[in-house]
Amino acid sequence: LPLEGLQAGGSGPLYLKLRQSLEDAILSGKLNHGDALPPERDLADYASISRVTVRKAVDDLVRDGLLVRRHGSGTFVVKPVHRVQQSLSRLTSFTEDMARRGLTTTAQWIERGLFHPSPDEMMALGLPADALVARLGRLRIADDMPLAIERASISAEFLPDPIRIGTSLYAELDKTKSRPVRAVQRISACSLKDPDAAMLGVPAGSASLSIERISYLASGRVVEFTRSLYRGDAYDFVAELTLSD
Ligand code: 16G
Repeated sequence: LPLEGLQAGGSGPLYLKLRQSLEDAILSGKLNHGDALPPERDLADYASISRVTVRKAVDDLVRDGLLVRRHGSGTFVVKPVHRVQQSLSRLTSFTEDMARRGLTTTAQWIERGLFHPSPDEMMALGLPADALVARLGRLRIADDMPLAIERASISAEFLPDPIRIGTSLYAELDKTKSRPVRAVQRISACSLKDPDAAMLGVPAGSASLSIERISYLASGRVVEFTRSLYRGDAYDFVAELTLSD
């Protein structure tokens, strides 16, 4: 790491200079993602600066998401995030969206099974209390990167065997001709708490988009009620706007 001469070169606070050299090392690839940063004590000795200064520079880079501290094992360079540009006007499935970008979808299951509906599910899906809903809670991952947590509720009538579904819910619904053709979606801002933040691999308090979707069959029946948390640092939702007449 090019840390010699930090004391001598240029003006401005030392921690900012250190921060800049670390950032340059990360962005230029001298430090690769996954690499461990040398212990703060060694950095301080090497650059002949105080540990407080090192800590301040590292804190800044952790806050900006370039470094992550892992308890007990050190500080590591974070894999850079490629933001996903997601159209807001097409009713697509996560698996399809990622496949179109050449990424492979995997899921970590949070919840999966048949349950009696909660009051929210009864209202959204129009079901009586004694009906059954299939719940699919998934951490959605594209090529190793966790992008979203999705909790989908589907009337058991459309998905009687949730345990057996593959990667894609919409592909499953396709098989029984119950893939939705229309949806209403609401997006709002929120900040992530643990354990959601930890699952998504970001610090607690990170920005997120909370998305609710209710989707419908052509007949007007509700198929899906899904609540999701999308990583704020990984998603841009894009809509084309036209002048109304
Ligand atoms: C998208 C939808 C989600 C739907 C899922 C199906 C949003 C915010 N959510 O992620 O409602 O259940 O696609 O994807 O767009 P799948 O077919 O890969 O399971």
